[in-house]
Amino acid sequence: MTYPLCSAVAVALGSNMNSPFGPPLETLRAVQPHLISLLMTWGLAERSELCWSEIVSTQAVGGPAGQDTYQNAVMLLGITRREPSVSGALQLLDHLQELELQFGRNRERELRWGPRSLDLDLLFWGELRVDNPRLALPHPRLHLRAFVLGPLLQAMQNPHQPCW
Ligand code: A4P
Ligand code: MG
Repeated sequence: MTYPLCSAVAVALGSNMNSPFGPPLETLRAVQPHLISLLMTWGLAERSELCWSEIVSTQAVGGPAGQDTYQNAVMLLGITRREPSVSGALQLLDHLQELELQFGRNRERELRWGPRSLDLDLLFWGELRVDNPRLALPHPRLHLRAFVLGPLLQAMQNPHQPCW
């Protein structure tokens, strides 16, 4: 990365169920441009400030038995034009949840950690700490999830845009 992590936002992507855009891999590919434009606008950022991991296949952790394999990835955005804030983070969460809905997410019908067409979790925004009924930052299970930590490390080390 060419910017300090203390100003970066990290978002984890996950899917293990078909969305209106196809199976999980196609879903992550389809959401990438939407996520880029959302984050550019929200973060007042440039495309060049984004780093992506590759998409990795991972076994489901927790939730009901027999779930399909997940496709997971992480993106990092260096933000230099706005300061970390609770209101800004909640605004970003709203945008991410709108995108999940567009990609067929239906929380009301889901079991905890059950199959989902698209999950977009906010991992951290610099050193901001949030303990809000709708948002916890850093993500409380970040350190427990290999399917997040592996891609996060890749994104930190990857200055290039991958072609998903
Ligand atoms: N919420 C609170 N903090 C956050 C945050 N930092 N980012 C609230 C996003 N949302 C946050 O989330 C439930 C509520 O958490 C939201 O309404 C939001 O207000 P959700 O997306 O409905 O459910 P979730 O993502 O299942 O919840 P959680 O607790 O974040 O789950 P985890 O720990 O992310 O686990 N196995 C593999 N291989 N790959 C996966 O991607 N994902 C999960 C979900 C389980 N097993 C998996 C995977
Ligand atoms: Mg989530």
